Amino acid sequence: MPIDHHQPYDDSNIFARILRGELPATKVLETEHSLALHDINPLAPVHVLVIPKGAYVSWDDFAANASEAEIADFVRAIGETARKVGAEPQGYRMLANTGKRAGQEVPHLHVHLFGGQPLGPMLA
Ligand code: DGP
Repeated sequence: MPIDHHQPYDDSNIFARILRGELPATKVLETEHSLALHDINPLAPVHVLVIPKGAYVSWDDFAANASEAEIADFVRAIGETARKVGAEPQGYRMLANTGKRAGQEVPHLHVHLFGGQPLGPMLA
């Protein structure tokens, strides 16, 4: 069920539970402020989700409220993840669904990273 991205952060969401160690995940990369994990339902040979460890619903929430250190860490974690899974230098796509209109299901900011094959015009 797509979420309203203007709701306050709900710490019962799947990624919050993964970050607390309550649910398992296949980790690709972990930094001080970010975590990259394989998507449970991959739509491409490479389909990784990169999330900040902090409690942010959307990109807008993150940009407005995260510290400079968290933002820098997250941006670098995405780049490092792309290199680690071989999406860079091959080429890849990043995507962040935001709110009901985009079909955001999990109310914790996540950037999808797709690669490993030629990508069509739309994915996820
Ligand atoms: P979105 O529609 O952008 O909110 O995408 C949510 C993504 O999260 C979707 O591609 C599937 C993935 N996902 C949902 N539950 C889990 C889970 O428990 N573990 C992992 N690794 N991914 C999940």
